[in-house]
Amino acid sequence: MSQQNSDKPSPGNKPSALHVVPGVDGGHDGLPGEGKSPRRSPRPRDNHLSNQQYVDGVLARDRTLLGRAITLIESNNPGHQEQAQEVLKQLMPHTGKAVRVGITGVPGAGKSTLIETLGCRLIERKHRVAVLAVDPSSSLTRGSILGDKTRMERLSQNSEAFIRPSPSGGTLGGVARKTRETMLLFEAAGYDVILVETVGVGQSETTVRSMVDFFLLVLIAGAGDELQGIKRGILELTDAVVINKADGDNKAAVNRARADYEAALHYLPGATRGWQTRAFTVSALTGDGIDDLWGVVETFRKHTTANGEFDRRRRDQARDWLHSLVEGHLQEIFYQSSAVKELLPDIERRVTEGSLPVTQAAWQLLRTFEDYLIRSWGKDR
Ligand SMILES: Nc1nc2c(ncn2[C@@H]2O[C@H](COP(=O)(O)OP(=O)(O)O)[C@@H](O)[C@H]2O)c(=O)[nH]1
Ligand SMILES: [Mg+2]
Repeated sequence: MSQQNSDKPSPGNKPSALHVVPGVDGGHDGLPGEGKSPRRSPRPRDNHLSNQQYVDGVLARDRTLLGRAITLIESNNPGHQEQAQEVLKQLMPHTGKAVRVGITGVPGAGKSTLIETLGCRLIERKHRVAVLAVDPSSSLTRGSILGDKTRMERLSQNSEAFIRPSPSGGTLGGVARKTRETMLLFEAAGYDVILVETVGVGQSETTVRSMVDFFLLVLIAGAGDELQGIKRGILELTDAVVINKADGDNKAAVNRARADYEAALHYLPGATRGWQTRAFTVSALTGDGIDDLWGVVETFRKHTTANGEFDRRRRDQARDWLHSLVEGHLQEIFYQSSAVKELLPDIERRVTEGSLPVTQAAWQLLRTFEDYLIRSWGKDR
């Protein structure tokens, strides 16, 4: 079988590994690289950094190099990916120390405003805050969070904060990988709070839930009495519900909504063993309730660390991620193989016509793929 990245043993952690990496420039997904003109296509080597330069730069908390390391991780270029993995491997011992918080809710609920207010408060308390977005719909625009940066004006100007828009990864799976790996870079660069904003559409909440320690659902009162377009299942992924915009005339409605959610949550299985999900009110605009909300995250962390759930979830997440990467790759080589490509249209036709049982069709495809693997394996040797 021929793969793009052959599994040759890599020279290890030494900086000399850089000669195996083609010196391709930092642009990704066909988009401009950091501060580089897309058209001028600079000579590859001008801009090339060694693994060690990336590693040292991230550990030294150099913002420019951190930004470039993220760009490397976001690149779909196989050479970049190989280098990114080597850099990540070296940084692994420095990762894992942040608290990772996912924030979801319908557009307009006030997630970005909340992150601005919370982020600034956390920095006052000597935390270092990194913000990421997961928005698979934003693949062409380089992330709607760019627009959100205006909502995070104070935070984005703060030297203790780092805000990164959603990667333009195409598929949610691609965005998920990039987000997870970027989180690791943030941790290696000493950010101890990571906030991941995601829109409450499609599968993105489930994806973000699978990479964070604490998951927060931001709601507003009075936007329809139902769960305002929020799928029911989301409540079951959530460690805290917060009803935002508890200010001005809206306060009473927010308090009523809080009571309703509190009652509903009582009957739902919690997202985290040993933790009762509760509803709170805040005003992201005035900052009311924000400190208490962070208090909930801290209590959660202490509580789940003490009962082992915090570490258990992280271990499960790592294992699940491993399997999803393997499955994703297998699926890709399966569907990209000439054997399957050739056979598939006919099989699909017969299945949809009802002339071939589906199970048998699947077996046929899988057997064909197996034969194909054996044949190409023989050729490779
Ligand atoms: N009154 C009030 N407005 C808010 C509050 N939080 C956010 N908003 C407003 O709601 C709108 C959407 O906020 P944004 O943070 O962009 O929501 P997102 O789409 O969930 O990220 C903006 O006009 C905000 O100014 C709040 O606590 N109170
Ligand atoms: Mg937003």
